[in-house]
Amino acid sequence: MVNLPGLAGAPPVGHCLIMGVVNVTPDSFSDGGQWFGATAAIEHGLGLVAAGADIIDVGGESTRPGAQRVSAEEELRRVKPVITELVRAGAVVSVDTMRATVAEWAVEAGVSLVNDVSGGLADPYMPRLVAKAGVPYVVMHWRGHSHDMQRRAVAEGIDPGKIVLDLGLGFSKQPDWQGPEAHNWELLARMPEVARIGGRDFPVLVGASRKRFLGRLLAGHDGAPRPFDESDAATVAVTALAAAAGAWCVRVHQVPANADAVRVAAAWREAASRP
Ligand code: PMM
Repeated sequence: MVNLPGLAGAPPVGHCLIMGVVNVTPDSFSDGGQWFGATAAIEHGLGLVAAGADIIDVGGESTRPGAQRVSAEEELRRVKPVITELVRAGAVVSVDTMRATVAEWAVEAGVSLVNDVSGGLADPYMPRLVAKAGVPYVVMHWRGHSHDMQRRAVAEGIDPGKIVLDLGLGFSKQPDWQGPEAHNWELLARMPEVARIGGRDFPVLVGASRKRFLGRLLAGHDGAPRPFDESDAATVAVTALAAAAGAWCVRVHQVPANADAVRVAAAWREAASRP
């Protein structure tokens, strides 16, 4: 298993990691159906690695609003050949799942990280499984309980040095008085505060790529949101700002421009740190 930089045991990096997304689903929000077949998904994953992704995130269940859950068997059927092949090819792979059974299979197959958008809330066995496996664990802010998620994960035996916090952008974040999607922007703008829990600064994963709040920001004069595949430039802008603010990793659908943005931010941070 790979020791991911920036997590416990490795020196912090001024270089934000890139996680490339492979959704092996027919119905994901931004790329549903595109990589549903195993062959297409594997090819896509290898292409993301070649383009400079540090981690490939493989998921077999859509989390789009209103999506129906699939069975664990179906989720495993989708991700098994893709994870097996990407690990065999030497890629650093994470599994995007809310199920301990899926995570358990994936860890045995060699994934380096478990990405749980429910932050351990969907499956009570997940934190224990991750603790036993000893892999890094992304706990995403699902619905307002990030402090609790972190505390619960540690209570179940997970090494705090292996926890990555995710802002949960776009996941049931409500508009507030400042306008639509304000929660998402506030979370981004206050990332260092969100990441500091119990006196400890956790690494932060930012998943803004192609999310609807970007499309809404970029709405035309008629108020129609920009389609998700036309918000890649806005995603790159978020990547640059998030990396400059110290994000540990960005989860994106398109790698090359985001990799460039990360390099720009690294140069910016380096220059800013000079006396
Ligand atoms: N977003 C989606 C799926 N998985 N995982 C993490 N850690 N953070 C996210 O923001 C996140 C995620 C949904 O987006 P997609 O359908 O475009 O993959």
